[in-house]
Amino acid sequence: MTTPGPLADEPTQQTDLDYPLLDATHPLNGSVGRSAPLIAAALRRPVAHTPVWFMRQAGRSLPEYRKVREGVPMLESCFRTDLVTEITLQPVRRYGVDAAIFFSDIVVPLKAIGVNLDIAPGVGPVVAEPFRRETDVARLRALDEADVLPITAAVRDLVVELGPTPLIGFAGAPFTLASYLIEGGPSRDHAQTKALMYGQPAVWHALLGALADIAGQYLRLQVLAGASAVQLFDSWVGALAPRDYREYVMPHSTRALSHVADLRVPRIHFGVGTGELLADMRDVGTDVVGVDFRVPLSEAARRVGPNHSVQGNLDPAILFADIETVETQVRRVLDDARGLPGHIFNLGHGVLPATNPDVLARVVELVHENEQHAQP
Ligand code: 1CP
Repeated sequence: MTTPGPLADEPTQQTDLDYPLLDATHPLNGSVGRSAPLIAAALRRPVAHTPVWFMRQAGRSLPEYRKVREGVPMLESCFRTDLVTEITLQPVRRYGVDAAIFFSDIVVPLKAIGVNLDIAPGVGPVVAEPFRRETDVARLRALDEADVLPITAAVRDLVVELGPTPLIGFAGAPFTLASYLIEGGPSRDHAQTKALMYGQPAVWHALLGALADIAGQYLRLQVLAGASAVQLFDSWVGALAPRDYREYVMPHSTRALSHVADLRVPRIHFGVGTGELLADMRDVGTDVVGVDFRVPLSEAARRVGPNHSVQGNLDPAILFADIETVETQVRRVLDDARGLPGHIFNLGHGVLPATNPDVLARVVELVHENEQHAQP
């Protein structure tokens, strides 16, 4: 006679869960944790097909995005639960990508704690009074759950809608966030940022330490609400030499990711022009190293070693070529990643606003067709 036991999907105690610090209803403790290709590839487990998603897949190039955003300023849309949910779902519906990226912006947690900033159309984040002095650090405070209630509500709604498709939460890394606060807006040369970093190291470290905790806490709140992976964007850190990265940035990015380490959620870390920094970016507590289009994936994998996955790296500009060229280049990326222990297909940076959505749809189809690229 068999003894009646608990149902297979119903753990009796928290400790039976694969992710014991997350709720029993968290997607990582259900179908996402068990079978989503994105999570499997991030953890270098076998996958049926290479997972694919696109940085900046939500927003910008989609006509349905422009329609729902009509008359709503960017930052306002980031604090509206209904809009965040709808915009995050749009590319998943249209492309069948293997992950949703939460619709938000890296400056949202800074706005949430009261920093006077805006996202100007066609420009990006602009900060009313740039941060340049010791006293400016005190203008930052810790991020609290109550600051981002409409955002965590959107995460909760989204994971219900997404079912087996994982949601990626994200934050800006301390260096990239600091660059906007110090410059007051987008910058090509990061001159003010570097001047403060080299010239006032104590102020620099205090500022980046505060930003690390804000970014880390923002990631943690997204994961506890239901996100199944996180990406830390250090978009502009490729402006630094490795030695300076290690001294001025690495401890802070490590601190940011340490806020989610105990949750065991896969952590992706990406920057542009970071070929020389890949091994250091791996060492801040990363599972997956994001690679831009300048370094072949096979070479990136050599630089980060066999215990980490790679994500990337089709040049987003290639999507403007004829479809045969796009197909050839997609196959080239897949060929380059053949045999790697874990590969997540992505672009080498975000989708450009004028990209034709039909081309992205074809890329997803092609990546999914390539079963021979299933990882070991
Ligand atoms: O798929 C998605 O679109 C998800 C949402 C998302 C993400 C992940 C947005 C919406 N922004 C970001 C991250 C982000 N924001 C990064 C890191 C990723 C990257 O490098 O692409 C950075 C550097 C920003 C800052 C930012 N916000 C810029 C770049 C400015 C510069 O320095 O060159 C811009 C143009 C924005 C505005 C923005 N953010 C997101 C959207 C859809 C927009 C466009 C605003 C609009 O539609 O009005």
